[in-house]
Amino acid sequence: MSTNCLPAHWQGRIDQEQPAEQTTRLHQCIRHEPAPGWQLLGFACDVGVARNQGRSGAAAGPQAIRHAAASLAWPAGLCLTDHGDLPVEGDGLEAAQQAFGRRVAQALDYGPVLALGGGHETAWASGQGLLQWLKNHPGLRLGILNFDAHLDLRQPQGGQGSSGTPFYQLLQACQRQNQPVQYACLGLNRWANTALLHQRARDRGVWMVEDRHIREGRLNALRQRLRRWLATVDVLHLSIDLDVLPTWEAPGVSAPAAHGVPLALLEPLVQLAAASGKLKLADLAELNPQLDIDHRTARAAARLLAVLVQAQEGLLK
Ligand SMILES: [Mn+2]
Repeated sequence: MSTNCLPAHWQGRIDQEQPAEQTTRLHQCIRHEPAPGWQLLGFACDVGVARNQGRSGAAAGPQAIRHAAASLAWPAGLCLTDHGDLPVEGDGLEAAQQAFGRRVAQALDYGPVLALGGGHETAWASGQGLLQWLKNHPGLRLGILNFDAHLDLRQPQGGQGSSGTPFYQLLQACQRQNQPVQYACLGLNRWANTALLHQRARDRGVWMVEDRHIREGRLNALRQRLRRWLATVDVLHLSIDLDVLPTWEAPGVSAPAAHGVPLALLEPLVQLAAASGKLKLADLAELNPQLDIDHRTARAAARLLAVLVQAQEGLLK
Protein backbone atom coordinates (compact mmCIF):
# COMPACT_ATOMS: atom_id res chain seq x y z
CA MET A 1 0.00 0.00 0.00
CA SER A 2 1.28 3.43 -0.87
CA THR A 3 1.71 5.82 2.05
CA ASN A 4 1.93 8.86 -0.21
CA CYS A 5 -1.01 11.19 0.01
CA LEU A 6 -2.77 12.32 -3.13
CA PRO A 7 -2.80 16.10 -3.46
CA ALA A 8 -6.01 17.89 -2.55
CA HIS A 9 -7.68 20.24 -5.00
CA TRP A 10 -9.23 23.43 -3.76
CA GLN A 11 -11.04 25.84 -5.98
CA GLY A 12 -13.84 28.28 -5.41
CA ARG A 13 -15.21 31.68 -6.03
CA ILE A 14 -12.85 34.68 -5.97
CA ASP A 15 -14.45 38.05 -5.32
CA GLN A 16 -13.08 41.09 -7.13
CA GLU A 17 -14.24 43.74 -4.64
CA GLN A 18 -11.86 45.65 -2.36
CA PRO A 19 -10.48 45.50 0.26
CA ALA A 20 -9.34 41.98 -0.73
CA GLU A 21 -8.74 40.81 2.86
CA GLN A 22 -12.47 41.19 3.52
CA THR A 23 -13.45 38.96 0.63
CA THR A 24 -11.44 35.90 1.65
CA ARG A 25 -12.81 32.40 1.19
CA LEU A 26 -11.44 29.16 2.60
CA HIS A 27 -9.83 27.94 -0.63
CA GLN A 28 -7.62 31.05 -0.55
CA CYS A 29 -6.35 30.11 2.95
CA ILE A 30 -5.06 26.59 2.19
CA ARG A 31 -1.36 25.77 2.42
CA HIS A 32 0.25 22.52 1.38
CA GLU A 33 3.51 22.80 3.34
CA PRO A 34 3.67 22.03 7.08
CA ALA A 35 3.15 25.15 9.18
CA PRO A 36 1.66 25.80 12.63
CA GLY A 37 -2.14 25.71 12.75
CA TRP A 38 -4.85 23.29 11.70
CA GLN A 39 -3.80 20.24 9.68
CA LEU A 40 -6.20 18.54 7.25
CA LEU A 41 -5.80 14.92 6.19
CA GLY A 42 -8.21 12.89 4.09
CA PHE A 43 -8.83 9.17 4.62
CA ALA A 44 -10.29 8.19 1.26
CA CYS A 45 -11.70 4.89 2.42
CA ASP A 46 -14.97 3.02 2.65
CA VAL A 47 -13.64 -0.49 3.15
CA GLY A 48 -14.95 -0.36 6.72
CA VAL A 49 -18.41 0.61 5.50
CA ALA A 50 -18.43 -2.31 3.07
CA ARG A 51 -17.29 -4.69 5.81
CA ASN A 52 -20.10 -3.32 7.99
CA GLN A 53 -22.59 -4.18 5.22
CA GLY A 54 -23.20 -0.51 4.53
CA ARG A 55 -23.47 1.41 1.27
CA SER A 56 -20.07 2.18 -0.29
CA GLY A 57 -19.11 5.64 -1.54
CA ALA A 58 -17.55 7.41 1.46
CA ALA A 59 -14.08 7.10 -0.13
CA ALA A 60 -15.07 10.16 -2.16
CA GLY A 61 -16.03 12.01 1.04
CA PRO A 62 -12.84 14.02 1.62
CA GLN A 63 -12.92 15.66 -1.81
CA ALA A 64 -16.65 16.39 -1.52
CA ILE A 65 -16.13 18.09 1.86
CA ARG A 66 -13.31 20.22 0.41
CA HIS A 67 -15.49 21.12 -2.57
CA ALA A 68 -18.37 22.20 -0.30
CA ALA A 69 -16.08 24.10 2.09
CA ALA A 70 -13.95 25.84 -0.56
CA SER A 71 -16.14 28.92 -1.00
CA LEU A 72 -17.01 29.45 2.66
CA ALA A 73 -16.38 33.05 3.69
CA TRP A 74 -13.27 32.74 5.82
CA PRO A 75 -11.21 35.02 8.08
CA ALA A 76 -8.12 36.23 6.22
CA GLY A 77 -5.03 34.93 7.98
CA LEU A 78 -6.64 31.77 9.37
CA CYS A 79 -4.67 29.32 7.23
CA LEU A 80 -5.07 25.55 7.17
CA THR A 81 -2.50 23.04 5.96
CA ASP A 82 -3.93 20.32 3.70
CA HIS A 83 -1.83 17.15 3.48
CA GLY A 84 -4.12 15.57 0.88
CA ASP A 85 -5.76 12.14 0.90
CA LEU A 86 -4.34 8.79 1.86
CA PRO A 87 -5.78 6.34 -0.66
CA VAL A 88 -6.71 2.83 0.44
CA GLU A 89 -5.91 0.04 -1.95
CA GLY A 90 -7.96 -3.13 -2.08
CA ASP A 91 -9.04 -4.52 1.26
CA GLY A 92 -5.91 -3.28 3.07
CA LEU A 93 -7.78 -1.37 5.73
CA GLU A 94 -5.61 -2.17 8.76
CA ALA A 95 -2.37 -1.15 7.01
CA ALA A 96 -3.99 2.03 5.73
CA GLN A 97 -5.29 2.92 9.20
CA GLN A 98 -1.80 2.48 10.64
CA ALA A 99 -0.25 4.57 7.86
CA PHE A 100 -2.86 7.29 8.39
CA GLY A 101 -2.19 7.21 12.14
CA ARG A 102 1.50 7.82 11.51
CA ARG A 103 0.62 10.79 9.31
CA VAL A 104 -1.71 12.18 11.98
CA ALA A 105 0.92 11.76 14.71
CA GLN A 106 3.40 13.79 12.62
CA ALA A 107 0.83 16.47 11.81
CA LEU A 108 -0.17 16.86 15.49
CA ASP A 109 3.22 18.45 16.14
CA TYR A 110 2.02 21.44 14.08
CA GLY A 111 -1.48 21.81 15.51
CA PRO A 112 -4.89 20.19 15.75
CA VAL A 113 -5.75 17.66 13.05
CA LEU A 114 -8.98 17.47 11.10
CA ALA A 115 -9.44 14.03 9.56
CA LEU A 116 -11.82 13.98 6.61
CA GLY A 117 -13.47 10.60 6.13
CA GLY A 118 -14.08 8.18 4.74
CA GLY A 119 -16.27 5.78 6.65
CA HIS A 120 -16.18 5.93 10.42
CA GLU A 121 -13.23 3.52 10.34
CA THR A 122 -11.48 6.90 9.98
CA ALA A 123 -11.72 7.31 13.77
CA TRP A 124 -9.55 4.25 14.43
CA ALA A 125 -7.06 5.53 11.83
CA SER A 126 -6.86 9.11 13.18
CA GLY A 127 -7.19 7.96 16.80
CA GLN A 128 -4.11 5.72 16.48
CA GLY A 129 -2.20 8.86 15.56
CA LEU A 130 -3.41 10.68 18.66
CA LEU A 131 -2.53 7.67 20.84
CA GLN A 132 0.97 7.71 19.33
CA TRP A 133 1.24 11.44 20.10
CA LEU A 134 0.02 10.82 23.67
CA LYS A 135 2.85 8.31 24.21
CA ASN A 136 5.17 11.30 23.88
CA HIS A 137 2.98 13.44 26.14
CA PRO A 138 2.38 11.19 29.14
CA GLY A 139 -0.02 11.96 31.96
CA LEU A 140 -2.78 13.47 29.83
CA ARG A 141 -6.34 12.16 30.09
CA LEU A 142 -8.00 11.48 26.73
CA GLY A 143 -11.64 12.24 26.02
CA ILE A 144 -13.33 10.78 22.96
CA LEU A 145 -16.54 12.62 22.16
CA ASN A 146 -18.49 10.94 19.37
CA PHE A 147 -21.58 12.52 17.83
CA ASP A 148 -23.14 9.48 16.23
CA ALA A 149 -26.35 7.49 15.88
CA HIS A 150 -24.25 4.42 16.67
CA LEU A 151 -21.95 3.48 19.53
CA ASP A 152 -19.49 1.88 17.07
CA LEU A 153 -18.35 -0.44 19.87
CA ARG A 154 -18.58 -3.69 17.91
CA GLN A 155 -15.73 -6.17 18.33
CA PRO A 156 -13.64 -6.75 15.20
CA GLN A 157 -14.36 -10.21 13.81
CA GLY A 158 -11.39 -12.32 12.80
CA GLY A 159 -9.07 -9.35 13.33
CA GLN A 160 -11.08 -7.29 10.84
CA GLY A 161 -12.35 -3.91 11.95
CA SER A 162 -15.08 -1.96 10.19
CA SER A 163 -16.95 1.33 10.40
CA GLY A 164 -18.79 -0.20 13.39
CA THR A 165 -15.71 -0.99 15.51
CA PRO A 166 -13.50 2.14 15.84
CA PHE A 167 -14.28 3.05 19.44
CA TYR A 168 -13.96 -0.54 20.65
CA GLN A 169 -10.53 -0.58 19.00
CA LEU A 170 -9.57 2.77 20.53
CA LEU A 171 -10.70 1.81 24.04
CA GLN A 172 -8.78 -1.48 23.81
CA ALA A 173 -5.67 0.35 22.59
CA CYS A 174 -5.94 2.85 25.47
CA GLN A 175 -6.10 -0.05 27.90
CA ARG A 176 -2.99 -1.62 26.33
CA GLN A 177 -0.97 1.56 26.71
CA ASN A 178 -2.43 2.52 30.11
CA GLN A 179 -3.92 5.64 28.60
CA PRO A 180 -6.73 7.10 30.76
CA VAL A 181 -9.77 7.59 28.53
CA GLN A 182 -13.41 8.64 28.70
CA TYR A 183 -15.79 7.85 25.86
CA ALA A 184 -19.04 9.71 25.23
CA CYS A 185 -21.56 9.06 22.46
CA LEU A 186 -24.14 11.79 21.89
CA GLY A 187 -27.09 11.41 19.55
CA LEU A 188 -27.34 7.65 19.50
CA ASN A 189 -30.44 5.94 18.21
CA ARG A 190 -31.67 3.53 20.87
CA TRP A 191 -33.03 1.19 18.22
CA ALA A 192 -29.90 1.13 16.06
CA ASN A 193 -27.71 -0.28 18.84
CA THR A 194 -28.28 -3.75 20.27
CA ALA A 195 -28.70 -4.55 23.96
CA LEU A 196 -25.22 -6.08 23.89
CA LEU A 197 -23.68 -2.81 22.68
CA HIS A 198 -25.59 -0.76 25.27
CA GLN A 199 -24.35 -3.17 27.96
CA ARG A 200 -20.77 -2.92 26.69
CA ALA A 201 -21.02 0.88 26.83
CA ARG A 202 -22.45 0.85 30.37
CA ASP A 203 -19.71 -1.59 31.48
CA ARG A 204 -17.12 0.90 30.25
CA GLY A 205 -18.73 3.93 31.83
CA VAL A 206 -19.64 5.53 28.50
CA TRP A 207 -21.69 8.72 28.72
CA MET A 208 -24.61 8.25 26.32
CA VAL A 209 -27.33 10.67 25.25
CA GLU A 210 -30.02 9.50 22.88
CA ASP A 211 -31.05 11.55 19.86
CA ARG A 212 -34.61 11.95 21.25
CA HIS A 213 -33.19 13.54 24.42
CA ILE A 214 -31.29 16.25 22.57
CA ARG A 215 -33.98 18.91 22.29
CA GLU A 216 -34.00 22.67 22.38
CA GLY A 217 -35.53 22.78 25.86
CA ARG A 218 -32.76 20.57 27.19
CA LEU A 219 -29.87 22.23 25.38
CA ASN A 220 -28.67 24.37 28.29
CA ALA A 221 -28.68 21.43 30.70
CA LEU A 222 -26.85 19.35 28.13
CA ARG A 223 -24.26 22.08 27.64
CA GLN A 224 -23.69 22.16 31.40
CA ARG A 225 -23.31 18.39 31.47
CA LEU A 226 -20.88 18.52 28.52
CA ARG A 227 -18.81 21.22 30.28
CA ARG A 228 -18.51 18.94 33.31
CA TRP A 229 -17.46 16.02 31.09
CA LEU A 230 -14.88 18.16 29.28
CA ALA A 231 -13.45 19.20 32.65
CA THR A 232 -12.53 15.54 33.31
CA VAL A 233 -10.25 15.24 30.26
CA ASP A 234 -7.11 17.04 29.03
CA VAL A 235 -7.05 16.16 25.34
CA LEU A 236 -10.13 15.85 23.15
CA HIS A 237 -10.76 13.59 20.15
CA LEU A 238 -14.02 14.87 18.67
CA SER A 239 -15.55 12.54 16.13
CA ILE A 240 -18.59 13.46 14.06
CA ASP A 241 -20.42 10.76 12.15
CA LEU A 242 -22.66 12.70 9.80
CA ASP A 243 -25.35 10.04 10.26
CA VAL A 244 -26.09 11.70 13.60
CA LEU A 245 -27.96 14.35 11.56
CA PRO A 246 -31.56 13.68 10.50
CA THR A 247 -31.97 12.29 7.00
CA TRP A 248 -33.44 15.55 5.64
CA GLU A 249 -30.21 17.33 6.60
CA ALA A 250 -27.86 14.46 5.83
CA PRO A 251 -29.22 12.07 3.21
CA GLY A 252 -25.69 11.36 1.92
CA VAL A 253 -24.66 8.75 4.47
CA SER A 254 -24.69 4.97 4.52
CA ALA A 255 -27.29 4.81 7.30
CA PRO A 256 -29.61 7.86 7.30
CA ALA A 257 -31.27 8.75 10.62
CA ALA A 258 -35.05 8.96 10.86
CA HIS A 259 -34.81 11.08 14.04
CA GLY A 260 -31.25 12.28 14.44
CA VAL A 261 -29.92 15.47 16.00
CA PRO A 262 -30.57 18.52 13.82
CA LEU A 263 -27.70 20.81 12.88
CA ALA A 264 -29.26 23.63 14.94
CA LEU A 265 -28.70 21.54 18.10
CA LEU A 266 -25.51 19.77 17.01
CA GLU A 267 -23.63 22.97 16.19
CA PRO A 268 -23.72 24.57 19.66
CA LEU A 269 -22.52 21.31 21.23
CA VAL A 270 -19.68 20.97 18.71
CA GLN A 271 -18.83 24.64 19.24
CA LEU A 272 -18.67 24.19 23.02
CA ALA A 273 -16.37 21.16 22.72
CA ALA A 274 -14.13 22.83 20.13
CA ALA A 275 -13.81 25.99 22.24
CA SER A 276 -12.65 23.97 25.27
CA GLY A 277 -8.98 24.52 24.46
CA LYS A 278 -8.53 20.74 24.53
CA LEU A 279 -9.37 19.79 20.96
CA LYS A 280 -6.43 18.00 19.26
CA LEU A 281 -8.23 15.80 16.76
CA ALA A 282 -11.55 16.00 14.95
CA ASP A 283 -13.09 13.60 12.44
CA LEU A 284 -15.80 14.37 9.90
CA ALA A 285 -16.90 10.95 8.72
CA GLU A 286 -19.37 8.98 6.61
CA LEU A 287 -20.17 11.50 3.86
CA ASN A 288 -21.20 9.46 0.82
CA PRO A 289 -21.50 11.94 -2.09
CA GLN A 290 -23.22 9.35 -4.30
CA LEU A 291 -26.21 9.33 -1.95
CA ASP A 292 -26.28 13.06 -1.26
CA ILE A 293 -29.11 15.31 -2.44
CA ASP A 294 -28.22 18.85 -3.57
CA HIS A 295 -24.95 18.54 -1.61
CA ARG A 296 -26.97 18.83 1.62
CA THR A 297 -24.74 16.51 3.62
CA ALA A 298 -21.55 18.00 2.18
CA ARG A 299 -22.77 21.50 3.07
CA ALA A 300 -23.57 20.39 6.62
CA ALA A 301 -20.07 18.91 6.84
CA ALA A 302 -18.58 22.17 5.57
CA ARG A 303 -20.44 24.16 8.23
CA LEU A 304 -19.26 21.79 10.93
CA LEU A 305 -15.70 22.17 9.63
CA ALA A 306 -16.03 25.94 9.97
CA VAL A 307 -17.53 25.70 13.47
CA LEU A 308 -14.84 23.26 14.64
CA VAL A 309 -11.92 25.31 13.37
CA GLN A 310 -13.22 28.75 14.23
CA ALA A 311 -14.50 27.78 17.71
CA GLN A 312 -11.14 26.17 18.49
CA GLU A 313 -9.46 29.40 17.41
CA GLY A 314 -11.76 31.38 19.72
CA LEU A 315 -13.47 33.13 16.80
CA LEU A 316 -17.07 32.04 17.52
CA LYS A 317 -19.27 33.51 20.20
MN1 LIG B 1 -20.29 5.93 13.34
